[in-house]
Amino acid sequence: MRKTKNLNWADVTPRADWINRRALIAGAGAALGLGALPAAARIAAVPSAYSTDATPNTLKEITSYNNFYEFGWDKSDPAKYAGQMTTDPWSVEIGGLVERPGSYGLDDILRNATLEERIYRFRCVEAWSMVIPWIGFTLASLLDRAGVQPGAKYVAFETLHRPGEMPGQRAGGIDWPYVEGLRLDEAMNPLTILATGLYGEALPNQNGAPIRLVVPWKYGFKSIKSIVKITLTEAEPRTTWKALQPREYGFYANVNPEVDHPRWSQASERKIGGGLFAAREPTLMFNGYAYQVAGLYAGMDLAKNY
Ligand SMILES: Nc1nc2c(c(=O)[nH]1)N[C@H]1C(S)=C(S)[C@@H](COP(=O)(O)O)O[C@H]1N2
Ligand SMILES: [Mo]
Repeated sequence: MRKTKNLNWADVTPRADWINRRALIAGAGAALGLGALPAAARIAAVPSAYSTDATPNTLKEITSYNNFYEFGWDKSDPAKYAGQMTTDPWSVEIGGLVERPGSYGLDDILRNATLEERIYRFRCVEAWSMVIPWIGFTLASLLDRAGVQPGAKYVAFETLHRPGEMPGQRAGGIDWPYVEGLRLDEAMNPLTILATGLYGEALPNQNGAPIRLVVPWKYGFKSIKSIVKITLTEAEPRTTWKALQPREYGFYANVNPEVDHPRWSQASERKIGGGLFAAREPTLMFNGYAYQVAGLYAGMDLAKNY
């Protein structure tokens, strides 16, 4: 694993109240769970060696330029409309090939979770990128608690389907609910997290509150938001973008500068917040996470398995 310098809160927090956060973190100890804190408290999280030392985007950038088609097709729609989504109470149905299937409340899921801050690069298939300081825990830790049965080969995810609160779901275009999936070994990789916060606070609705997937070496559309269902399966699950346009979007969707989208190059990216005259940056294989994940794809033709 590549060890990178961790930023402290002063570096990553654009607000003036970072000292409070730092005090909370210092006093919180190593094994942290939301259950120990009052609901409205800032989230305490341990730093992670998986964090990049790249400078994070501002909270404003991360929360005002979004893809969350349940709320519309414009980048500004999620910030405008996602506030309508009720995220409390929230439960996640865990099923399929697991030992302990059931509907689990978010508080139950978070009770023993070790929350970490993971500052990750984030690369959308549309060739823009950000750096985001997520708070979350490994998907592997949740799947281990659910107990994965030997026959399971994939993990399927489903987003909330609630047209009454999601204007985009009242329009056509996508066969709702939004669905995604990972191969089991991708799901168990330590880089794969379920995020419940960013910048030390609960996840804003437009970023997929209250719980969303983050898979930093894949194009952003794999990182499904506002998850209500996780199913362990034997067969490769249906995924929204592949179902919509299989020639353009595959199941794997690994960030790869050498495999272009049929309509544009993936060789470089535009960093959000860079300004009008910022040069595009080269896109890195597996979004810079090759050391951790290249082995998952040994022997596979990545141009075919895009
Ligand atoms: N349910 C759901 N999840 C989703 C999307 C979506 O439209 N609906 N958009 C995806 C895409 S294309 C991207 S780039 C990221 C954007 O995440 P962000 O808005 O937090 O940056 O969310 C992904 N997850
Ligand atoms: Mo995206």
